[in-house]
Amino acid sequence: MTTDQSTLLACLTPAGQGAIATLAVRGPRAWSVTRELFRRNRGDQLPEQPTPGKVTLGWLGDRAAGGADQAVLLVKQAEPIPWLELHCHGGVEVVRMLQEQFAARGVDVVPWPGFESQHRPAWQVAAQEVLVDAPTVRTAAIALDQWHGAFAKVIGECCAAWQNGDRAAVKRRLERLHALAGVGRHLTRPWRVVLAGAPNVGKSSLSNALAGYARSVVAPTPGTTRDVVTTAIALDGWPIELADTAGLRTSGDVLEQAGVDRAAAAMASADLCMWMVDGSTQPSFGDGQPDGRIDVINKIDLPAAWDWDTMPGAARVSAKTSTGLAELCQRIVNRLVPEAPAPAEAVPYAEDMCVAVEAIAAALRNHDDGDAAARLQALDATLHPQC
Ligand SMILES: Nc1nc2c(ncn2[C@@H]2O[C@H](COP(=O)(O)OP(=O)(O)O)[C@@H](O)[C@H]2O)c(=O)[nH]1
Ligand SMILES: [Mg+2]
Repeated sequence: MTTDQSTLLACLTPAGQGAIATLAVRGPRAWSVTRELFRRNRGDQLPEQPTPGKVTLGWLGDRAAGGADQAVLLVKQAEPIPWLELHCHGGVEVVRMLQEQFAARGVDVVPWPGFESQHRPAWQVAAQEVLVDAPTVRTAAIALDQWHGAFAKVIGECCAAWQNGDRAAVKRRLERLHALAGVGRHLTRPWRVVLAGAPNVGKSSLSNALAGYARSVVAPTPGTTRDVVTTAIALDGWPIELADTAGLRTSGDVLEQAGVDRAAAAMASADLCMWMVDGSTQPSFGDGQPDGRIDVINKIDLPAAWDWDTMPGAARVSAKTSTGLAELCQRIVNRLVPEAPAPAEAVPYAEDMCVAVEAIAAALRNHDDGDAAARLQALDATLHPQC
């Protein structure tokens, strides 16, 4: 079992083969075990105490028992506990051989997240997990702000404000956190946007235009797209899974009907639906148009076959010429992220935090101050267990 007193080793470079691998060793015995295994280039041992920042070239490993590899040793920290980095060759077997030699001397070999989280509070470990999985720079920046304590700090401040009787300040801050829970829930998981409409209106063409490459097959034959074809895109730095669907119509073709059923299911579970019609042929405004959708009139590069004003508020685009796509993207972003966090702003970034924030905000709105205080305290206790 890993404890505060354990000495840990983790490979910081990705799994698999590379030119160089970096092993981090930290703990009370990091220096003594490394000293046992390391010989400087001229053949002698390392000094008894590590010097912070010192870089030493030498050989790591017991040649008699397994083998040794040429390595660069860096002392990242000497006090209060030694923390070293060993840069060795990056072959899988070299890394395994060195890990085994450290393990044989009582060092715990752990995956890098375990190494990183050893001396960190749970809320920071949770933020780190989000940071690692964040698919865009924008979501990573938000996760990094939380890693630096933005959310934990605000909850602590809310507790202090509550104790000072400043209910209004707490309510204001909780309402804001509540508004940002949607962002917090999508820092690693993309928003799901579905493109739906009748066959041949240009759904696949728009999907490809937004993706920037030919992800879906485009053809003048109605019923070409049979399955739900998803594409990972980012709009304004927000991760989105765009789902291109089979055209909605009743079909005698069993395969096409299965695709239509899947399209309906994708629409039902989507964060946002775009309902597309063809501006150049009479639209079939069939049933099944989802509420809260964005209507899109496509093929505006062709002459209008009907009065587009009868579809007020619809975005007008041409998937072929890209006309109107920038405006459409902005509308999608505005719908998905009506409120974006400011730099360094607190965002609830784990599901239990989002749930807690929603419950506290609801209790405050319902003037159930006892419930709000209890929940706020409980949330604060998970973030600052020592208090
Ligand atoms: N002129 C024009 N043709 C388009 C546009 N978008 C799609 N098309 C054409 O319409 C046909 C059907 O397109 P597709 O994307 O496969 O439609 P889907 O069935 O809704 O996925 C293809 O021949 C496309 O080239 C557009 O904006 N302008
Ligand atoms: Mg299609």
